[in-house]
Amino acid sequence: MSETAPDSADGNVDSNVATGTGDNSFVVVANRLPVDMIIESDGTKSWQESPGGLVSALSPVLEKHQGCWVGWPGVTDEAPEPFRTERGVLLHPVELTQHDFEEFYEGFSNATLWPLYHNLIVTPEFNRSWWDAYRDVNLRFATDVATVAAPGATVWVQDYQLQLVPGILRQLRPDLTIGFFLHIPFPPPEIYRQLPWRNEMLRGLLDADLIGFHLASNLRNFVELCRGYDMEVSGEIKVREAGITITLPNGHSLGVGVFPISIDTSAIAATLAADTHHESHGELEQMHHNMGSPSTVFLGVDRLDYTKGILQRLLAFEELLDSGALDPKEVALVQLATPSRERIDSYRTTRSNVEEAVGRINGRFSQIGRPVVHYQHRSVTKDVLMRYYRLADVMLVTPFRDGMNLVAKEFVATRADSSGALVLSEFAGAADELTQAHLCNPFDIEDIKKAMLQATWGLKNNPEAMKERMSAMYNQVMEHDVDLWANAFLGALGVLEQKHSV
Ligand code: GDG
Repeated sequence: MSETAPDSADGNVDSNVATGTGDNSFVVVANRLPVDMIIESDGTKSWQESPGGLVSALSPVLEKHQGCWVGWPGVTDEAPEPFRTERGVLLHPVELTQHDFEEFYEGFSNATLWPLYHNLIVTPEFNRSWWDAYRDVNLRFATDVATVAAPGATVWVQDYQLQLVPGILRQLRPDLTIGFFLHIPFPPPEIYRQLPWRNEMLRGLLDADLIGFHLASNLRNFVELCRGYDMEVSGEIKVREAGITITLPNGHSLGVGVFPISIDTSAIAATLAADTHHESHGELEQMHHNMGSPSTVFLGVDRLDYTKGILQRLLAFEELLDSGALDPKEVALVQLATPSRERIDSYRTTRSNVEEAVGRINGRFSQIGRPVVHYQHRSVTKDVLMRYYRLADVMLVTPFRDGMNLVAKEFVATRADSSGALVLSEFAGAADELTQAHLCNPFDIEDIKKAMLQATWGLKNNPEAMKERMSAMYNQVMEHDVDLWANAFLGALGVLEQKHSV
């Protein structure tokens, strides 16, 4: 296939914004701010950490660079004044109306792009009015960035909700250095090409100076797509470098590289150290007791999303109980499911299937006062989450498709003593690095069961081999933390332009 990309990503640009009036030399723009505004029924307003992997990864980077974060505050029709967090990050809220929320966020971002980019686990919806909202909202984000960015600033655009922002910004502020990072997979070209607005979307991205993906497979898909548009591609895939250069017919060239995201290992280490205080008060033992003192604890931690394969892991657990391979008096499965995108039909269906399975499994195998599945559809604090990681014997991470999956890395980071086991989907990006996990095909319930049993059997019968596996994964995560990710990306962006530093 050969196609011609349009000359400009978006024509509706207000040229009055084209001067750098802000004084921020490093700006991150993401759909969500790292905190959500909560409005109580009496009108009281407060802030709480917003969910998801992007916030977990970027918060420490912004704190380190004291940058400006442009994003939506999580409530509609409200845009509080910019303010600085206790940790020195300037938050610049962007207002979304209820209509924007429904059409840009729930619609185009999460019912069109999310399923399309996750290889059609559910069918994407293509709706022209959602596309109009996506363009409008991208223009608004870009306009706000153009106002806060200092002359010659570095702007790092995040994720699939804002793919038109590099193109619009390039028109508004040609002085900026623009990076773009995709946190979710990039699909094979034959899937991407289903998108009715594929040319505009691609053109918007290509105005960046650097585009980063988690995995080489994502990058290959992207490069193959670009080749279909007769773009010139040179170089080779390199990890943590802009190994590939793409040159557009208009002469603009950009770097493309593989930058596997990771976690803030030092923050986790600090939380674990602080938690020894709680241990002396028996908090961990109390939690274990509350679960019925099982000898093996399986743990799942996910946003409640159909990509995460929560139902499949519950079904695998149920079959293992049913066959007698696992004894319900000996084991427990804890599933923490953070509420997410709750008004979208496919998310409601996923929740109801998961909750039906939890009820059925408990009905079949629990004793009164001692559930075999402990399920929570609420967020927990980071401290409590760390305690669940520490309590788990076998961590279950079984997504059908996942850009990276930080939960897998967070669990491993709590294992300085090399204890425990990780069951990991081969379709999670993390599987590229955590090769010592018990890998499984999440589409194959028999394979999930096999991995769960191998992990459980290994912990009981072959502890030394299991320790070696965990120790290899622990070292991998410790040596490749979120700082390395951010520094590699920003370094590649700086090297490309040779003029900005943050
Ligand atoms: C996207 C991509 C990619 C979860 N529950 C609670 C809680 N969490 C935190 C975890 C972790 C984060 O949310 C989830 O990150 P994931 O990476 O697992 O998944 P997504 O949200 O889908 O993230 C993903 C990521 O972006 C980064 O690029 O890895 O592939 O889909 O950090 O700890 N945190 C707290 N309470 C909870 O109940 N405090």
